[in-house]
Amino acid sequence: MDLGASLGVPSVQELARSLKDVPDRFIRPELELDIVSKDESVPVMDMSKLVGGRDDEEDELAKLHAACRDWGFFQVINHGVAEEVILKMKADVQEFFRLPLQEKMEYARLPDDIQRYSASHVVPRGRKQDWSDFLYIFPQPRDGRNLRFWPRVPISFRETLNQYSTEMEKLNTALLSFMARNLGLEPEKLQTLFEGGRQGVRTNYYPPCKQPNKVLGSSPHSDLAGLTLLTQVNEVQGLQIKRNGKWIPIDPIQDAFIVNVGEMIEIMSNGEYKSIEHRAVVNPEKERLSIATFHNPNSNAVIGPLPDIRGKDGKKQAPKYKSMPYLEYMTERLRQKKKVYDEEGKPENPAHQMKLHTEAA
Ligand SMILES: O=C(O)CCC(=O)C(=O)O
Repeated sequence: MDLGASLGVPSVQELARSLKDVPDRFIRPELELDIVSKDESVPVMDMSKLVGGRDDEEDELAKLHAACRDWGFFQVINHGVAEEVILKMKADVQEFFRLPLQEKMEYARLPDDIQRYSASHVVPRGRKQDWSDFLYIFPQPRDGRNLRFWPRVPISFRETLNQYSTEMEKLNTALLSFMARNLGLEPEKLQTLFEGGRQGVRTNYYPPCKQPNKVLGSSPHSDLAGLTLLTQVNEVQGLQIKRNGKWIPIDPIQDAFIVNVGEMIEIMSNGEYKSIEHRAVVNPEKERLSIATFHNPNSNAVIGPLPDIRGKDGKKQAPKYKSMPYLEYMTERLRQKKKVYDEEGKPENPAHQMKLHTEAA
């Protein structure tokens, strides 16, 4: 059985179904040394307190500011995204991954596009493979859509994704305006930079694994773009974030979104907000699914510290990062990433080591 390899990529979902032992290319003995701690949990924001001029608005804004500064991650409840849109998206994603491999492979990669259904990333020399498959689509901007990668089955998938993507865009915009206020910027400042930018929706499928403590569903990484909005599809936990040298599991609140600050917001905020390393672990018996939505700035944006940003002391700080146009930034960043893979051949470094620091930073 070739488990889809002849179709260009082996599916971990198929592998998990058919093999007794986990192949060596997934096994990471070093995970034994990791410390997982449940002593802390990520902050929870109530968005209903941030809209409509309530008495507790200022307190909630301060909580949001502290969450972005000290954690880089938070959960958001009462976010206003209609429950039926979320439930439909979760149901359609589950149905998609239940399709036979041959059907899913209709959405496999083409040479000129990174949207795709795939097993986890191609593994560079010396790196271990993630225990996951995924479907990656760019639903925004609308006029850039390539429906070639949008599943036709289940039949509702395309409309569901259309609605979900629109809702995620709205939530992203609202959160950016609160963050801009907290950073002392014009409320529209961040949203203007992200308006019309590329949105990526990545649905992750983590099969159950007989050796859950020796593999990872998603290797440690930090996100490159602006805000990531994540929803866990079923009840199986797996997301962990790195904090003070330990891995902290996130226990998702039902109907909440898990939000994290990406590298570009870290840079725009001149390091006031932090882009944090995270990973996904897998379950011995149950599959896990998640949907991550990434938001990129538009192609006219300049990625660099915004001039009005002030530090904790309320004073303007010297820029800690270089500024460069979005497209140039992406090219440079992907080149750096590739260099680390090619030269070091070890798990991806935290983004902090690869950022475009100025000499002084
Ligand atoms: O599945 C998760 O909880 C994390 C997914 C993730 O970090 C990603 O897709 O980049």
